[in-house]
Amino acid sequence: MKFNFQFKEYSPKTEEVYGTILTLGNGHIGIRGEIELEPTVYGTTVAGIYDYAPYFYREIVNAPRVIGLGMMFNGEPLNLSTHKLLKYERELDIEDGTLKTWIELETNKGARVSYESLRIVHGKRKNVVVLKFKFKADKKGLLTLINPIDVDVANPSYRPEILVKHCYAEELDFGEDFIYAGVKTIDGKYTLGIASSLITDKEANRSVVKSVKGIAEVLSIEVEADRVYEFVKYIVISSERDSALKDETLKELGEVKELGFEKLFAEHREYWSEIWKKAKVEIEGDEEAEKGLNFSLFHLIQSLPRDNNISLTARGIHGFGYRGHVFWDTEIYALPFFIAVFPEDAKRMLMYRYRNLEAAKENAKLNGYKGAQFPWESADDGYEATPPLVPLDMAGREVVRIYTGEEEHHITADIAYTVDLYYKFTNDEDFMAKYGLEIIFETARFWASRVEFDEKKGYVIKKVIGPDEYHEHVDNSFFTNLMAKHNLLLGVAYYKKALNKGGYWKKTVDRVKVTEEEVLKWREIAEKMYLPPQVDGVFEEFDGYFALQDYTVDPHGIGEARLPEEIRKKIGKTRLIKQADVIAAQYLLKDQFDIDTIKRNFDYYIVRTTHASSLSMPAYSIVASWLGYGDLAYEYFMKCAYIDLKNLYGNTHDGFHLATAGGVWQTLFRGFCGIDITEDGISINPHLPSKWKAVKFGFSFRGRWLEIRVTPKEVIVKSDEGKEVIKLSIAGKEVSLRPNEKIVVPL
Ligand code: IFM
Repeated sequence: MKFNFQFKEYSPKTEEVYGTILTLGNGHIGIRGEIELEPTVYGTTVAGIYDYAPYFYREIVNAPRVIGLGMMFNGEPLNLSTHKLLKYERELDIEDGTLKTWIELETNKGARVSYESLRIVHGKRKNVVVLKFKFKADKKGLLTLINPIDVDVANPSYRPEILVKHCYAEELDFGEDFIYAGVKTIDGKYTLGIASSLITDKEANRSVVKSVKGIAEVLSIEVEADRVYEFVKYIVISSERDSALKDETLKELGEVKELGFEKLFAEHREYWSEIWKKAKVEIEGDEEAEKGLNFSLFHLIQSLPRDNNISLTARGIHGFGYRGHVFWDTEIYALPFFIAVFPEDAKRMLMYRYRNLEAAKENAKLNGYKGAQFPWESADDGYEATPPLVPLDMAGREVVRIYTGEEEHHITADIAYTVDLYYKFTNDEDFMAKYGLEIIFETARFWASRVEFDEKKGYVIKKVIGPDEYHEHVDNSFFTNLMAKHNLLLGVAYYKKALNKGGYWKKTVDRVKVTEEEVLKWREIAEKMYLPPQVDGVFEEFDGYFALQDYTVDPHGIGEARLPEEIRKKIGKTRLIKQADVIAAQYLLKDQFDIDTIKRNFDYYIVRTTHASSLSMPAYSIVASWLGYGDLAYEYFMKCAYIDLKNLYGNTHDGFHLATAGGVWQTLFRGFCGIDITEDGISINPHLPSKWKAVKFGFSFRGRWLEIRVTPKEVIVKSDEGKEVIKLSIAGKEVSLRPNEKIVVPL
């Protein structure tokens, strides 16, 4: 695989987009792709570092900018926009996780200078960032390099003009060969130790400047004409809550400098090579799809949290969109990829939910319910972080009221769904017995208290928002009721399993105080859960939906801008929907529907969906491929694979669309390859896009690593060693896969 992505346009607008798509990260640190030589509002993202924010409860902190670099040649600051820019080239290499930059300038005083850099956010050393760069000029002169730790950073608020400062320097210090900033969040919850050092083997004068902006080391070097000068900037950002933070940070800086760039780089390449051995997807016959898909995976993997303090956020370590909050995007869209390919990492993200179970219980109690109600938006402490209102104007007089935090309750069932999915894939008894079970029981408990009994309808769920967020305060959302029912049935099934298994499983039943009586009630509620009826086979999205004004759209378009003003203004009073909703339920709980029902619902809703949410097309793409709507499935897949490379939604600057990235992989797995994990094993029913000659990738199944190759003519599955036989159903043929075996099933 050789996947390089080149970018050659320079403007403040493109820089903001490149900022996201050229982000480098290692799950702990995120460094956006804006060029190091220019000022920007974007500092550094450190996963899990949040601070109190007006309106948004807690938001991810824009931490000090560490990648910036000031350069002056013969007194002229080398900014891109103030001189003649002869060359601007950036290259993201996803194979080895590097960002390279080439710049050539003709300065106002007539010097021709070139600059070349290579950036890494180290894969194996989570605190380490390195920038290696070269400088050359066609004249001799004085080169001044400024290596800053810029603490003068803030988060843009509800308007970009309003900035919220989240951290300050407690300490600025320096030594012969380092600069250091000890940084605290305003609420005092987190401390960062940041150290940096700029190294050259040439004779240089060094001084250090401290100011309100932070601390910077300044190197001055007499350079000769046409000679290349090389420098390495090492950065260590440590966030361990530890009294020896400064010592530890400086110690680590010393170690990485000692190791030197080449060794660090070799380690980093090794990290990515190991990652790609597992994650890579090869597509024969469609290089564009292969590139887009692996690009999406690269950004997903970079956002993978390193510990269970935080989970994957909606826009990753790439930006401040959605304030670094965790949504259902994580469990429903992104996690299936990690569960299948990196199950240990998926477990950590589920542990984030477990760690916040007490907060979810408090949340339920606060709202008058029992059990655990997970927040619609979650930050570092697990409490509801959705802003109830967001101002529109500077003075905060005009506000938008946001009800999702109060009403988008399906997230609780979505989390339970994914806990079960994780167990189905992994058979991780330890996780399930100690943690997963408790999540499933407490969430089932929530639904049992959330439903109301209606004499005519049975159990109903009133006043919610389903995935389609155009319609608020609705009763009996098809998606919500069905997922709640599923959650209750999981509670029933796992209770029985726990009693059978005994040991830790039974201990959890006792600890969580689940009783037979309670479980019988869960079953009764699930059996009598009301689902909006079908009209001509189409499920009504919620009570009263069919009575709304009808309006249809072109399924190939995206967003609301294409709608007439009068429709846009009253969108909630029409049958237009924002994203896959009934179809999302069908993609999650496919087994509960026959193909004819799925088709009727798809045909109905596809022309009423604006896809204004980036979560929409992946679900439709998967279902379209099941239905044999190959062209549409492929069109959506490609749009999703290039969502940020093409800035399809116009908001890429806010961060990477990680749910979509996860959805792209799911389209491959569940859609095009038609893979479903069942109680018994794996079923495979491919629907490959017509131009694909073959697709090959791997995934982990109950402790075994499987490699699968699908062509229009056959499915090949190869297993590594293990103990048990895996049962497969491939295009209706039942086969057994033994350890170290390869089977070929013709289609
Ligand atoms: O979770 C999504 C939601 O489904 C639609 N609005 C954006 C959220 C974050 O991506």
